[in-house]
Amino acid sequence: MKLYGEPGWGSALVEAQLDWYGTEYDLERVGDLFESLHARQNLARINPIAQVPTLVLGDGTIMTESAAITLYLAELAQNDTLVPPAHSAQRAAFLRWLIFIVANIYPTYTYADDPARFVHSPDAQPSFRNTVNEYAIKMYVVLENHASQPWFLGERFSALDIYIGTMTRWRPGRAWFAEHAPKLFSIASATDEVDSLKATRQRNFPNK
Ligand SMILES: N[C@@H](CCC(=O)N[C@@H](CS)C(=O)NCC(=O)O)C(=O)O
Repeated sequence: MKLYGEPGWGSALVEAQLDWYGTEYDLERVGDLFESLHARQNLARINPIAQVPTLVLGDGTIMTESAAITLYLAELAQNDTLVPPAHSAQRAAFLRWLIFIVANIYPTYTYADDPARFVHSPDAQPSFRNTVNEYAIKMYVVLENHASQPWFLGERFSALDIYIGTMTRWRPGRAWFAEHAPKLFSIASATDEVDSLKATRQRNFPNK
């Protein structure tokens, strides 16, 4: 498999899962998709919206969308340690919150990372960005209110904890979570200490 990504970006979600399962893959850095038109054009050849993670499977099939990849990798590895299996007690909650994260929280980064794609007037862009970031915070509060401990689903570690460990490094940042979303902060901190994910974390977040 080949994973297109960039350290600390959304590809880290998939990198962690590939490492967890021990799946072989090559990582190809895409460059800064916001700063480099060349990087965007290159990635757009395989993913028309030029986002990471983009995963090319062994047979050449292209997968995007981290939640789809999360479900697919668990099936491929025939390993349910990150994804509660069908009919298990945590399956419904897992699916609900996985999709909640990618449908309600992840797009707020798409909108606020580069508001010019959504709001043409430069004058209106800062306020659009602030409003989107405030909305993201509301969504994180909902997530916080539904989080168990020590992991999001309770005693069972899952891919949700990998999402939380990774995304809490993005806006608004770990310090905000420590103060306003202590359960998510605690999950993220515990995920940092999971032995089999430490190398992935260090590659993606070397200074944090
Ligand atoms: N729905 C996608 C979102 C992926 C995404 O937004 N990735 C960001 C990096 S964290 C990206 O590539 N942004 C570049 C852009 O939006 O142009 C998923 O869940 O995989």
